[in-house]
Amino acid sequence: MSRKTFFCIDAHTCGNPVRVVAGGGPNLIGNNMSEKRQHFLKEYDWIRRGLMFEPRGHDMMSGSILFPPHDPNNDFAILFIETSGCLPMCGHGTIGTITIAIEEGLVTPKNPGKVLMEAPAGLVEIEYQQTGKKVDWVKLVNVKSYLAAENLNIACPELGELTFDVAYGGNFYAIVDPQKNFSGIHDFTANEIIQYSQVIRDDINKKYPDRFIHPENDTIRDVSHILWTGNPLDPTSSGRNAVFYGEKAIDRSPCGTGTSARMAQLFAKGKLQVGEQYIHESFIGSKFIGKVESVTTLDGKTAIVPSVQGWAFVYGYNNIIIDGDDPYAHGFQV
Ligand code: PYC
Repeated sequence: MSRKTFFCIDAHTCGNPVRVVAGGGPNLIGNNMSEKRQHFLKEYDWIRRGLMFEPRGHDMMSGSILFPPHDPNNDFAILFIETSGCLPMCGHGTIGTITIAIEEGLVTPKNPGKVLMEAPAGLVEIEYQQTGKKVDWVKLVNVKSYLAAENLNIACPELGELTFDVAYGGNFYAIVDPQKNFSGIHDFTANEIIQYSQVIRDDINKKYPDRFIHPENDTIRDVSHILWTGNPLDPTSSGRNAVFYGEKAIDRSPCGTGTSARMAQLFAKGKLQVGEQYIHESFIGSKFIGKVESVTTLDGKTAIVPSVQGWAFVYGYNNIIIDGDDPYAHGFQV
């Protein structure tokens, strides 16, 4: 590798970063984004590491690379790049990417106000509202989401025995609700949540090997995120979360796939109805509006079609160089 330059546009969705690679991305081989994701991971993961990790990124950095659609009826295809890898789906990443792509003219939707986006996890229908140049909000109708398991147990070295559910919302989430050994996220710092999550995520995947595999795409597997819940800061919100992902990240946004998984869990338990909104707060108090749009099936089991709405702001243009002679060309994590 010599010296490569990537033209990136940086934004944040409700506090969490989104770096869109608008120039310099690789040509990928595959018939859809799931196959292209595998090709990227095999051949080009250095781009993700270089752009996401320090010194060019940080623990929470995430972003995307845009591609032409595989079906000409769709508007574009997306690869999500994060410190955690290449997620099959990312809600905050979608909201930020659409905001950047529309405001900066990277995508011209066939029907203004609506976008059909091919993600590795499937097709995502998106609506947005624009005033002048600014995209005010983005609402995505996410992939089918479902409760995968209830009342599982894991030993957390610091907290003791924890009970959790696992739900899918584009990624698999272990959802930890307040209980005997966990009073809710208001009693914990972000660092404490990261410390507990690192241990229990590994232990969950060891204790329940091959238990969480998407029925239609076996490249989507295992619990990748831990969603800890608690009372909202604003009493008019429905709930608050701290979503752990990657090695050291707590989502600053309310997490789109996490909100979808949370709604699938609550719907399955009869605590949320079709058409009902779920206002989800992030750890920093920013909000997404979630909604159960409809009920469906996936592999013969009940699932929901969730939507998630939020906003993003563009904050910079960034020509980022990855120089093969730089000892930290591929980034590092401490
Ligand atoms: O918004 O889906 C999301 C997400 C996943 C990881 C970080 N954000």
